Amino acid sequence: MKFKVLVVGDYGVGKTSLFHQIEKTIPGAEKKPSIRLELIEFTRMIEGKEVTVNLIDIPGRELSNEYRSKHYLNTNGALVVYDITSPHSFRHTPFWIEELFNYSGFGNIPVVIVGNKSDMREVSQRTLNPIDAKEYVFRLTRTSIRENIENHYAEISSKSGKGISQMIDKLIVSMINHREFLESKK
Ligand SMILES: Nc1nc2c(ncn2[C@@H]2O[C@H](COP(=O)(O)OP(=O)(O)OP(=O)(O)O)[C@@H](O)[C@H]2O)c(=O)[nH]1
Ligand SMILES: [Mg+2]
Repeated sequence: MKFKVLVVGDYGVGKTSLFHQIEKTIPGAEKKPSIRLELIEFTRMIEGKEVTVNLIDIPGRELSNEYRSKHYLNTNGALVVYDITSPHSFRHTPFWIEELFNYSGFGNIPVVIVGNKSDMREVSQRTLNPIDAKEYVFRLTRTSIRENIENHYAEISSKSGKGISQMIDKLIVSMINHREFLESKK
């Protein structure tokens, strides 16, 4: 089984750092040649299934909407990243999700809302409470329950690598369930 997964989110939330941390953290993860966008590929055994993920890092700015939306086609799932020290980046997550759902070609797709920079909780008083993100994930899942989509919240640190492999595996399980749903409708 093969899945295309995008990493999206505002400028500076840590998408590229996460991308490189995945390369280090996930066994067998390998960078692939690609033009302009960065791509890594890895394979996981999940629920007895061999799953290959193509993960693509989408810059938060620079690219036009049109260019981004082209890359969204045939996306099976996404890591929607915000920075837990940046309320603005969290408020902007619905924008990324709407864009993904509009252009994925599948309509709604499984997402993990990712609160990055969890290491900052130790040094800063001004970090976001995950309760709002969890509430948002709950509401999002309710709107796509008929498509058998379960979304998740994950708090991670792209600096230390904490929480990254669990986050990936949650997304993979959701993408497997969603694909089974899509195939049952054929
Ligand atoms: N403390 C901490 N800093 C982080 C973490 N992840 C990323 N950063 C820092 O945040 C800054 C932005 O990280 P990037 O990975 O370049 O962000 P990006 O989302 O790829 O940004 P664009 O590509 O411009 O959209 C850098 O200075 C990183 O070192 C983290 O988990 N903890
Ligand atoms: Mg980047």
